[in-house]
Parts: sequence; structure tokens; C-alpha cells
Amino acid sequence: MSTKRKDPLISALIVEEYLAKLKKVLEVDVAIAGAGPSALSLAGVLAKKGWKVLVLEAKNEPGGGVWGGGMMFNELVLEEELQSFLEEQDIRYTKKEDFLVVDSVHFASALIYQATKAGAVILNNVFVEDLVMYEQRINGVVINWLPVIKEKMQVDPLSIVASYVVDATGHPAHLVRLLLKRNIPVGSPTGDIHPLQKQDNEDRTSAAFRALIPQEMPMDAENGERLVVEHTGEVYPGLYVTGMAAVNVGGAPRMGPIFGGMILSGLKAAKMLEAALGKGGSRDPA
Ligand code: 48F
Repeated sequence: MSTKRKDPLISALIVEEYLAKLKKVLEVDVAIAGAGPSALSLAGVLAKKGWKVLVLEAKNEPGGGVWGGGMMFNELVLEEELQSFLEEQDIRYTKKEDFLVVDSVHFASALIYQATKAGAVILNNVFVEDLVMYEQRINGVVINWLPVIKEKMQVDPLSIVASYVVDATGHPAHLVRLLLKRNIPVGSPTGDIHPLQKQDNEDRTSAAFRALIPQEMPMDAENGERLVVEHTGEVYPGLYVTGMAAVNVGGAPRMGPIFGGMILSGLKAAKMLEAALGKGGSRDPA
């Protein structure tokens, strides 16, 4: 048996592999902020088609709002039309009425597994703190460790260059908010300017403006599920929104523990991005 200590070797293996992985994703086709259900379905589809996809998740666990089901009863509901999606992802479900019911832990882990198996890279504990912008177009993200942000440490970030960036940060719509804060006009995919920016006399230093007043309305699952898909799309050159971020930009009711709309939003974003990427060509297809 070797007398060499295992501990430094274990550390070296981790450092080497992580740095190699990080180096590979410094330039990607699509960088997605947030790893909720819309991001994971989007990442899975694009990665499967050979695009280089990076998902950046602030928390330790990817999956966003999926894990807790409805009020911690860890089951979720999806519309019947998601049956083929669940089958493709190898997710077990129970069919009841017009709905499909899934175990939320099984659902979250399957989405993560399928996206990473397809080749998407997920970096967790990484917070997207800003955007890269070249000539009036979003061209990447600025990242830092979540603890650096939480502790308000004065540590400069690193940048990732991407052909397209997706705001999948859910309720905060963090990337869109970064533009609004700087008074950069953000449209909704349906063509409207964000309501906050329509107000000529808006006090742009007000807390409300800085917080980006959520456009999320009280619960109405039926309309929420339809509108989250409708509001999915490009809101600024190079920047797309999906999932609850799209709801908060376009305006729609919340929908609670029904998740078909999130998946359909991710799949719609995948289709749009694929068309856009096809025109520009991949930086480095897998
Ligand atoms: O909110 P979230 O699950 O995203 P989603 O795809 O799905 C929404 C549903 O889960 C649910 C719902 C359905 O009725 O309302 O809420 O829109 O996940 C968003 C993820 O983004 C991460 C956050 O930790 C979460 O996992 N996130 C938020 N801001 C950042 C971020 C950031 N600046 N950088 C990196 N990750």
C-alpha cells in the first residue's frame, strides 16, 4: 500500500477537474441564470442538440421551486399535454382527471439529471451579479460566489461570454432588473415597453423602481399557465426571459404548484434560441 496521503490527491483531482470544466464554459452558446424548472427543460433541449449550455445557480441545489411541491406536500401537478415530455425525461407520473401528478423530488432530480446528461454544465453556488454588454447587446454574464454576495465582500467577479443569455431567475427577474435599474429600456416579448418605463415622471431612485415592482398578479392557474408561455422570449437584444421571470416582465397571474407552464416556457425558449443560434452559428458545438 502506498504511503502517500490520499487527502492532497483528492483535493488536486477536484481542483483540476473543476478548473478544466470552468475553462470550457468561459465562452458558451447560451448562459442561463437560475436552475429552476424552466431553465432545466431549456438547458436539456439545447444541450441535446449540441449547443454549449451553461446554467448558473446561486444555491447549492439546482431545481428552484420544484422541491417543496405545494406547501411542502411534495407532489406537483402538470397539464395532460406534458405527458410526452415526462415520458421523454423518464419521469413517473399518475394520471388523474385532466392532470398528471408527479413526486416533486423525483421531478427535480430527473430534470437536473437529464439536463446534465445531455451535456449542459451546471455551476451551483454561483450568483449572476451582472451582465456583459457589447455594443447595445447582451453578450454574457458576470459571476461571483454566492457567499461573496451575501457577505458583501469586496471581491471582483469573473465574466462568461455567451451568444445568448437567459434570465431564469424566477420571481426576482434579476437580470432584467439590472437593466431597468440603469434605465435601459426593456421590452416584453409581446412588444410592450416594461410598464415602469412608460412612466415619464418615474422617480428612478425610488425603492419601488430599484426593486422592479413585480408584475406578478394574484393566483389564477389557468391564465398564469397560458401567459407564462406567451411572455417567454427576447426582452433586449441577446437577453431572453423564461419561467416566472417572464411573468414578472410581461405581467400575469401566479399559478402555484402547477408546473406545465414552466416546462412549456423553457421549451419555447429553447425553440427560439435554437432558431437564433442557427443564424449566428455555434461558437463551439459539443
Ligand atoms: O423560481 P424558480 O424555480 O424558476 P422558474 O423556472 O420556476 C418557478 C417555479 O419554481 C415556481 C412557480 C410555479 O408556479 O411559481 O416558483 O421560473 O428558480 C429560479 C432559480 O434561480 C436562482 C434561484 O436560486 C432559483 O434556484 N437564482 C435567482 N437569482 C439568481 C439565481 C442569480 N442572480 N444568479 C443565479 N441564480
